[in-house]
Amino acid sequence: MDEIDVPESHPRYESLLTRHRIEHGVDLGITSRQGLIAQGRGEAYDYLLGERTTESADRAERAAAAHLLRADHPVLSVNGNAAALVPGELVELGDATGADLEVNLFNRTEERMERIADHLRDHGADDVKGLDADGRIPGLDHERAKVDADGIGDADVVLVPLEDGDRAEALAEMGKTELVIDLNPLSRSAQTATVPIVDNIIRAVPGITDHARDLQEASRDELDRIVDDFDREAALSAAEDAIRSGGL
Ligand code: PTJ
Repeated sequence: MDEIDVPESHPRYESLLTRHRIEHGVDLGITSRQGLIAQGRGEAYDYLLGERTTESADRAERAAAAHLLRADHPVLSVNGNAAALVPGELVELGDATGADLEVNLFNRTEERMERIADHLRDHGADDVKGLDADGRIPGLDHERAKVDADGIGDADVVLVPLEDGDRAEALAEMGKTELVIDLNPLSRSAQTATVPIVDNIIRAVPGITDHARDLQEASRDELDRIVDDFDREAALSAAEDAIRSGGL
């Protein structure tokens, strides 16, 4: 047994564990109530994908790892759902790629910002950005636009899990390379991403970390080749096909 009172052999163990983590995130004041709705939406897509990482998503995760490793300043953006679902896994990905962690919320409140930063520190993060809020994403209203000038403001590559479409578009317009984790291949975030990763965040983040560790010694040429060979349109179509055929 682990975290929830359901045996790991249960066919829906992962899905039930995910729900439990999100509920717990709301209780801790980390996840917004809207985060519950977002999770329900994600779960439906994941069910249709067969709750597995498709080959195409795995290729996207490798491309994301290559982008993070060759970046000058990679940043992992963390919202209330990501913090509840994969706090330790995000810290590990940051360690494996040299990326900073920045709390960046759709429904920003100072209290939730502090709680998420503390939660990440409890899971091993040394430095958590996002609290200075001395930078802005152009084209968004005040609260949603806040970023750290030396964090997302300065980043060349940003991993944005479960982002709303508006902000994903605004970040892309700032010229940043966006790696998006979103189970809906038709969402604006996935559609605007340099690398759309259509996979559950609880599998995607450890998946990117595994690839990053595997590519630790890779040459710049090899990283460039992985990035250049990645076909975002093919990834989006493969995900849509998998969902339409019920994960077959
Ligand atoms: O914590 P905050 O204030 O920053 O708010 C975060 C949420 C997620 C509430 C906010 O960004 C939001 O409203 O997002 P949306 O517009 O509902 O988009 C969330 C997207 O993530 C949807 O396309 C879902 O299908 C997808 N999604 C939900 N759960 C998962 C997921 N993708 C991957 N893994 C999941 N576990």
